[in-house]
Parts: sequence; structure tokens; C-alpha cells
Amino acid sequence: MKSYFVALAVAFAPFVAAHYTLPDLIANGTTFADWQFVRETANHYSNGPVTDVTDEAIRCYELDYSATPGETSIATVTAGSTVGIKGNGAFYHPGYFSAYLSQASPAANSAEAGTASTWFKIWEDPPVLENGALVFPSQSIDEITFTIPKNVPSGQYLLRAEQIALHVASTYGGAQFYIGCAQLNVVDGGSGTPGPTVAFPGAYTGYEPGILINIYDLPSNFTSYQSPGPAVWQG
Ligand SMILES: *[C@@H]1O[C@H](CO)[C@@H](O)[C@H](O)[C@H]1NC(C)=O
Ligand SMILES: *[C@@H]1O[C@H](CO)[C@@H](O)[C@H](O)[C@H]1NC(C)=O
Ligand SMILES: [Cu+2]
Repeated sequence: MKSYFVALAVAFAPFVAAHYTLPDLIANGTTFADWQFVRETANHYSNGPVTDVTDEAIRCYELDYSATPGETSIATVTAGSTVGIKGNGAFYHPGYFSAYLSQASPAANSAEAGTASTWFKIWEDPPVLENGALVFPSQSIDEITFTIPKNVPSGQYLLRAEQIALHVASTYGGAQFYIGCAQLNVVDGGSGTPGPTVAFPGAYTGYEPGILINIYDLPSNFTSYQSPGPAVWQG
């Protein structure tokens, strides 16, 4: 049965090559197995994006909201260490990448974790304006890495990585959200007060200038890409 699905996935691969999932946590210099520490997402076969920012799928895109958290392991990581997320292929589309943390109560593998306004941004990789056009640093690479802030309090967290692909974002609902949430136990943390915090859904309206944008025809008065969502917590 399993090999049947593998064969099917390989057969369809040419048609879905432009889409991707974010299944692998990188920690301690190791890239871990698909869905070991990242909650398996509903697009694990289709690789398709979330496009409705008001849908609950915008949070972690779980295959099953109640069962998937408990089926996923929790990775212990040290505050101040480098972590990351690897895709199941290159991030083919041009987009805005960012990462958020949420304190996870009662635990990172509980369905309740991250359902309140508890998410703060810890990293971003925005497009940059060069010679009048946007350049996308995360495009065509297959992994991103960043630091767990040294001052984040120790405890259970969800780590949410997201690329907002902008290749067809000139109309409302066109931006494509590629999402993965890893379950973490952060140790050796500090006494910072992370913020500002937002909820998913809730963080985006879909009308932000960094989400509803024609990247191929920028307005003449365009000066820089405006990141959607909260500012990065400086720790
Ligand atoms: C990473 O290293 C720390 C410190 O040695 C260890 O406690 C932790 O279990 C490791 N995490 C993973 C996911 O292997
Ligand atoms: C750029 O121009 C558009 C329309 O001409 C206007 O709506 C927008 O506010 C302007 N943006 C800035 C940053 O000045
Ligand atoms: Cu795609």
C-alpha cells in the first residue's frame, strides 16, 4: 500500500514541482525526518498552499487538528541555538519567509497549543528592492535557518515557519502560504518578554501591501517591501 502511494507521488511529481511542504526540522546541525517534529500538514500529498488567511489552516495546516499534535514528537532545543526548516523540494516560488514562536500550553503536542494570540515573530527574510525590481533571497533554496532567541523563556513552544509566495498575489486570495509547525521544548532560556503577539487566523487580513502585491509591476512610488504581520521580536 505504502509503495503504491510512493509510486503515485513520483508519477505526479512533475505536475506539482512548483509546490512544496516544510516537513523537516533542522536542529543541532541535523536535518530530522519528515514529520518527526513538524506536524504533518494537510497538503502532504498535494503540496498545495493555504490561500484563505481567515481559515484555521493558516495556523499550522495540520492534517488533523486533534490527532496530528499527539502523533508528532517534541524536539529539545537550546535557546540561542540555530534551528531551521527544510522543504521537500526547493522553495520554487518568490516569496517572503518568516518564523514565529508561540508558547505552547499545556504542551507542544496538545491541540490547544498556539490557538490564542500567542505568536511572535523571531526571524524574517524579506524581498529586497534592487534596480527597481524585487529580489527574493529565499527563492530556489530548500532550507532556511535562524536562531531561537537567547532570551526566550524556557518551556514548550510551537515554531511556525511560513513562506508567503507572491508570484500570483496581485488579486485578493492569490498569495500562497506554505506552512509548517514544529513542536519544541526550549531549554536554557532567558527572562525576555516576547512580543508583539498575534493569533492565526487573525494576524493577516490579506489586504496588506506585502500580501496583496503585483511583484512584476511595482508602483512607481514603491520604496521597499512592507513585511506583513508583527515586527520581529528583538529579544
Ligand atoms: C540538541 O542538543 C541538546 C543538547 O545536547 C539535546 O539536549 C537535545 O536533545 C538535542 N536535540 C535534538 C532534537 O536532537
Ligand atoms: C503610491 O501611489 C498610490 C497610487 O498612486 C497611492 O495609493 C499610495 O498611497 C502611494 N504610496 C506611497 C507609499 O506613497
Ligand atoms: Cu506552487
